[in-house]
Amino acid sequence: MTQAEESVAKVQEKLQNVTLEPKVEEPKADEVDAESGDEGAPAAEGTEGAAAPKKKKKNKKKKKKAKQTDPPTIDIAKLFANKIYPEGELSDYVYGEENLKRSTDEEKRYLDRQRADDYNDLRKAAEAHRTVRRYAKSMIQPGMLMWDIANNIENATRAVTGNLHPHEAGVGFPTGLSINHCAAHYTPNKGDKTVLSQEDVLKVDIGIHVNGRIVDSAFTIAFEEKYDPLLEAVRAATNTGIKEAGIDVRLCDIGAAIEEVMESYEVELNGQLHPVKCIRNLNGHNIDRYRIHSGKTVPIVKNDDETKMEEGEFFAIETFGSTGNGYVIEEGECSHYARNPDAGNVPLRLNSAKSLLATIDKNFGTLPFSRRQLDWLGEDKYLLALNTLVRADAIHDYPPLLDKEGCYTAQYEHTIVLRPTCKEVVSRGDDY
Ligand SMILES: [Co+2]
Repeated sequence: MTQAEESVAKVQEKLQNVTLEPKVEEPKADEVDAESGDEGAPAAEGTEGAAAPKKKKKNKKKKKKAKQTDPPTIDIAKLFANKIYPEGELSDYVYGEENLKRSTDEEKRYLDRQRADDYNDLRKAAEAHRTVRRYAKSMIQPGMLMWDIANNIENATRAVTGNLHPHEAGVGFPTGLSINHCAAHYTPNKGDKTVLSQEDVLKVDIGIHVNGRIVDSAFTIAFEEKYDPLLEAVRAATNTGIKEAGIDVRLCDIGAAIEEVMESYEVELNGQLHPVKCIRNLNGHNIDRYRIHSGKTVPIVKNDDETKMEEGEFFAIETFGSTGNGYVIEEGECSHYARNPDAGNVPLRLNSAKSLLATIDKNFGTLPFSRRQLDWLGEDKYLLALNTLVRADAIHDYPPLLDKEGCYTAQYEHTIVLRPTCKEVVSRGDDY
């Protein structure tokens, strides 16, 4: 909570800086105004009890503000009267002589302002993400069907982003609900009767987009305390990756830093001590508009990739820890798919495949989607058509990624922006 509130305060300062004369010292009175202004309605205002006393005071001069419900049903646009969404966690660049002065460089500040709309879309998606995951953390309980968990999360996502056409805003990729030795790319298909159990370790990977600007952020839930060191290892490793990331930083150096932190942990499970290993063939990635993976990969072990991060790039920094092999293979029934953006005009004889492809292009474009999202659109008996599209290479399939049977894996992930002036961890919240 403190982090979110602090960052909101920083937004106020920045807004003052941008909209008033830059470089002029802010009068104290403005700060006071900003605090009680409409932009002051961050996540906390909509959803948290802590904001209550402040609110009472404000009621005298302001109309009652809309409040988020539980489960979330209110478009967060209604909670931010001016439609300016709070910045994430900000930090200055610390690597490279010429990057140290970016926060005050006029040219960089100009470049930053030019992308204000993109950033605001991404911040709306991030605010939606914080809202949906707060709900997910209280809603997800042992004994629930994975099917219900996934639908609850995606319905909340659609609601808080305004119930728009799926290509305009909403679900950015299928909700990952991978359990135990499955590290990623599992979400239930229709008919899946899997029930979450008390002993499970669940990765909740939620994607939300606004105008194609995707927030990709994940956390891990375990109901048993014995898994805490595993979760802590991965959380610390991801935060290390975030800390190391920056303009001109080499990807291999980020991987090495992550590996060192992750592998300094061990976890005792049922009397046996396990080193926590990085899952070496999983990694972070850069993100572009409507493209969840857009060319660069951020390793989570040391390697020899000297490619650098660059100004203006968006990255998902994610790490995976495991008590197993630290290596995953594709296995099991597929639920995740995405349009192959490089497929030209694919000749298709099957009419059902043609029409399914048209539906996919219209509703998802190049955003990943699941069979469940096709069900939600009212599609039925599409499996033959879908498999045809996969064989024709118009659609890529992404089967579940499994480490060794019986092991446990955890994941934490944030979306960051390498702004011209500073690094912004857009999906940062009071929770992780
Ligand atoms: Co990701």
